[in-house]
Amino acid sequence: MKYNPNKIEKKWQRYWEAKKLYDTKDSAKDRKNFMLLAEFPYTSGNLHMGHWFTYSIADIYARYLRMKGHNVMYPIGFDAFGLPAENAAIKNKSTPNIWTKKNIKNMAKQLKSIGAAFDWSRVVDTSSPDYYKWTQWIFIKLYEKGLVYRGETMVNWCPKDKTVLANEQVITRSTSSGQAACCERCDTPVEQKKLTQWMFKITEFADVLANDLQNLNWPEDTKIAQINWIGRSEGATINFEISKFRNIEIPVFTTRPDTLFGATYLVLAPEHPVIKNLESRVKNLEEVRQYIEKASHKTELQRKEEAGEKTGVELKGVKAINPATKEEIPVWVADYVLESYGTGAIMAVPAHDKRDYEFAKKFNLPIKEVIKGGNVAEEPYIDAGKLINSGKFDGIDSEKAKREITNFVGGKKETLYRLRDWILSRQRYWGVPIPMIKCSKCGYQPVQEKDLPVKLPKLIDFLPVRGGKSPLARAEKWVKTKCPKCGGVAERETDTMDTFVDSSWYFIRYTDPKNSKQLADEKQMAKWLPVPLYIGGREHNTMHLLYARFITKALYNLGVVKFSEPFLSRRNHGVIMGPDGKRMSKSRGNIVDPDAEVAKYGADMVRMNFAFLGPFEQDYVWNFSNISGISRFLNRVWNFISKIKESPKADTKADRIINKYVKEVGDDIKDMQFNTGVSGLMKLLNELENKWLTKKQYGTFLKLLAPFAPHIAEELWQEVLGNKNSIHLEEWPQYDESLLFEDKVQLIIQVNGRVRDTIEVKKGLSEEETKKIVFESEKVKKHTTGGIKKVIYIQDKLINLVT
Ligand code: ANZ
Ligand code: ZN
Repeated sequence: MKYNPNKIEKKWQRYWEAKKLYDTKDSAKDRKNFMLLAEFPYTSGNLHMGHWFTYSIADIYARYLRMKGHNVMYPIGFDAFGLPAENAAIKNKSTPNIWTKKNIKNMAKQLKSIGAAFDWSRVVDTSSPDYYKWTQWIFIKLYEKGLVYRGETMVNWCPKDKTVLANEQVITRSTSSGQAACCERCDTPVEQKKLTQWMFKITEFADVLANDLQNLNWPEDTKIAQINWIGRSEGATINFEISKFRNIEIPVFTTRPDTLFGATYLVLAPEHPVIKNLESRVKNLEEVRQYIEKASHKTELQRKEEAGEKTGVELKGVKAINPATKEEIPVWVADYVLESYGTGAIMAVPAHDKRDYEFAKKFNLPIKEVIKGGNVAEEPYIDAGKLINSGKFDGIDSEKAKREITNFVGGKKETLYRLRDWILSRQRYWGVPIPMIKCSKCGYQPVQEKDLPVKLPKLIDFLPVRGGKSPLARAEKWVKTKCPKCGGVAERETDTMDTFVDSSWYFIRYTDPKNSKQLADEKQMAKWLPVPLYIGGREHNTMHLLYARFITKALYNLGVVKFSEPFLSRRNHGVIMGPDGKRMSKSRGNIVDPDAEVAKYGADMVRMNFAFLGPFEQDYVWNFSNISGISRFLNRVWNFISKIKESPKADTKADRIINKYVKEVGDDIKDMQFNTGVSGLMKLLNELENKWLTKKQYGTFLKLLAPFAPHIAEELWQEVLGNKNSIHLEEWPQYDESLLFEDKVQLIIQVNGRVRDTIEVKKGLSEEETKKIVFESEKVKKHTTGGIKKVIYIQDKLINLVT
């Protein structure tokens, strides 16, 4: 019979499902629980190659862990709410609900075709009321704890559609007046508008979120990304008075108070409220107003861009006083200063700050050097150093000067964070309804726990409502409700939650997915959490991972969970690029369809092809060149059947060879070196090919293959070797340490200089390894009953124990 993957793979997938082989068994007391978490997919409709890569590789690890004696939970679910589902539904003349359900069905089918050991009995769907009841419950718990509030924030606003736009819906277009951020639908330039929204107080956890990273076994780049995102800044606020306007003071935040003597002008963000108060003095008010109007069309991202051309306008007639030099300095409005950070105003030190330098050059503002070491005629000098031109502080080092100058001008030490509070309101249909009720007498009141979930109403027209309201406002009957406090007529909140809330706790639900009384039973949580290993993409380095950590910490403070970090280890997988080396996307037309590949080659081949690409965390261009090698390999494995003989002629040398690879392949999987694991299997087969094997030896080979190619391994294990149980319930083979060593030496053991024993050991053993072996020797024990004082070791020759 020829190897025909399509014929055997479906069969075994059905068999595993019927036997519930991968449903988590957490009853075996002597086995350690291990939840292997891989990021659940967004319900886009189709699995792409990236999903295949992640889930099939993680599956190798899951199967290995199970064979090594763990109770493994390898769960899967669907991140089912979100804007793309809405857009797709509009395009396909469907509703987000029908569209998403259909996608889940299709994606489940595709996921099953991987042959992965997913526990389908625990699947979660974040758009199902059974799930989002608990998302709402978490919201309310955080609300009660004071971690939820309503605050004003800037949103992207389309003045034509009169709706709020998500960042993804804003695209940069070239217009007559340069580059502009435009509405994706109608191309109208986007405005920035203030809106009152629901927020999570994540900034209250900024410090712990940064500090606790040190306890986590995470990739360094992910940790750095989080540190930067949190962006702790030590500095000071310093007040600047406005000349001849003694009642107005403008505080600035600076990380470099040591450069205060070099502050040659002040800059206000265009939205700074003090501008109103200064208007009576401003001589060029019309020009200033025009500038502010123009700035309001830029997004924060555009304004932050370092490379961007600096723009600004002076407030003519207004001067500030540098509190250190007492000199008058000009006041400018410029959009490189953001209102949302610090105090929305800065002291500009062009000699020592890059942006200030560019600005000063462009507008001919004075550049005063106050830190020695650079050449400020050419470029700003941004490092620390000794002070100059700073009066009595001359000659002092920056660090010391920071403290002293701050005190000198009555400034205040301050720590700022880049991290902003988490805006979770969305003016969209396809999300979790925010469980709040607005009463004209009692204000906002949380929905009572017994009334959860607040179900998402069915809507025919789910497009955004003009005026910034969420589409849920259309469900008038649904909106009208009773106040939970006074019982009076009240209205439901119509905003829905950011989908990142849904995904910030799904791993908790996996432990007890059907619980209708709690988000999860405490005992179940204790069995599995925190998650020992989380596999996912670098695109989640900041938001998702940070949000999940925040929700966990909040729930920990509430006593709901017993751990304050959700994911102890994290591994990032690479990205699979299209054959042209670019990210796969529909618009580029470079998508390789995994279904077609699987139909052609079978799941085992595609899985092994991925494993063979190279280190897991690197990015790869999809290519087929390896697959022929994998195909040859699996065909050889298949045809090896003819080399099995239950006879004394079976080659005993084979034992030694297999033994070596049991260790090597096992170590490779353990270290997530899946590519060398595959090449190990290939080498093993080469070395065995001219030998006769017993059934047992062949079975051991199949066990090593099983995590990589679960279908063919099962077929050969059951159909050829005649085993009655699944190979995937077998234990990983043991290896014999003593058989591993090919190069051996005779080691002389002396006690107090007298030879007591000679043993055979591997060449090149370290002192520690040798001691371990030697201390076990009976002859040695007899002579060292009084304890060992000193060890003299000469590698590969002798060890002398001094008692
Ligand atoms: C004077 C100065 C001199 C500054 C110097 C830097 C170097 P981080 O590290 O990101 O916290 N800044 C303060 N508020 C700002 C705002 N709202 N928009 C834009 N820039 C703002 O950066 C802090 C520095 O960024 C502050 O220190 C301030 O410029 C600027 F040689 O003050 B500095
Ligand atoms: Zn009320």
